Amino acid sequence: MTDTLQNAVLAALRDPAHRISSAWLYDQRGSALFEAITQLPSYYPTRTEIDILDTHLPEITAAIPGHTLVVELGSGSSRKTVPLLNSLHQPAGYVPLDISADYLADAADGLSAQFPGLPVLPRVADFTSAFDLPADLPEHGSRLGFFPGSTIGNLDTGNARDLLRHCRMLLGGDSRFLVGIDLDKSPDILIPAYDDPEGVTAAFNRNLLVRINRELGADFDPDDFRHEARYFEAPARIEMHLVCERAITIHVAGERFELTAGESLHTETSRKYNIEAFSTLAAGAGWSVSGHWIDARGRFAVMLMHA
Ligand code: AVJ
Repeated sequence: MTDTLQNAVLAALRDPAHRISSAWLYDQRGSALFEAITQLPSYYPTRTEIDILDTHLPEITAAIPGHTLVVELGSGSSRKTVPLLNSLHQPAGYVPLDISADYLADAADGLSAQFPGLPVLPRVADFTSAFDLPADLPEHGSRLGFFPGSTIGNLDTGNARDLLRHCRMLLGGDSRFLVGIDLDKSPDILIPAYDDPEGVTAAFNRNLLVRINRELGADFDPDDFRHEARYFEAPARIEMHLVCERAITIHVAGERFELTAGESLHTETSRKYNIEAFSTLAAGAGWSVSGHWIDARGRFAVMLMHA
């Protein structure tokens, strides 16, 4: 992720690929729209992962030593954390990391209320670049990384490997890492998941333009752009685009840009893995897979790895 929204937008507009990190989609409204997406009938990942955890958590956490410090990446609403913390044997603390400060504070408060006595140490972090853990961690045994939601799919292969390696270093020896990945499947299922009939994902995507207008004083008309979800192979992925429907001139931070009809801003990539490809990627970052759990329809996988 480029350091500031302005730099990210200017770089994206200057480059013909018009690619901007999906991290910028998550302002307060974007985070709320994403929560709404997770409730949509066609968006299967969240509910499928929750089902997998519901069914298999006892088995998953049986292999995790007690007194573990749980470090969650991209904690969002922390909805999947409650059953995890309930299933673990005397967790020593919970460190939620998220890019959205508002969501983070609310989620941390909610968690503290539900687990009195559990130290909760939220920290704003952008895991698309290097980040740290809080300095004042409670006493604990080995650490457990928790990275649900297939958020790792937003990173390309090199960045995903870097992140896994960085986590290996932060979590240390004898640590475990529980990661959710979305599995490759027919575009007949993938496309509606990222282009729902209700139009929530379109609103989520277009909200980026609203944010850019508000924060940078730009003059995008969101109605000039059509939301599009595109499926690609090798590597399997969904890309979200905002396709410009007519020739326009826009102004951002004192610079002028022309966009032609059909040109698009590439706002998100969501990789779709298979078990083997992900295991190989993880191995290259120092993680060995100790188990994986998949739903009956083969849509989503929860991977448990150890350092
Ligand atoms: C939050 C990154 C897991 O890629 O499925 C949902 C984001 N984008 N619909 C995903 C998203 C459009 C989501 N992640």
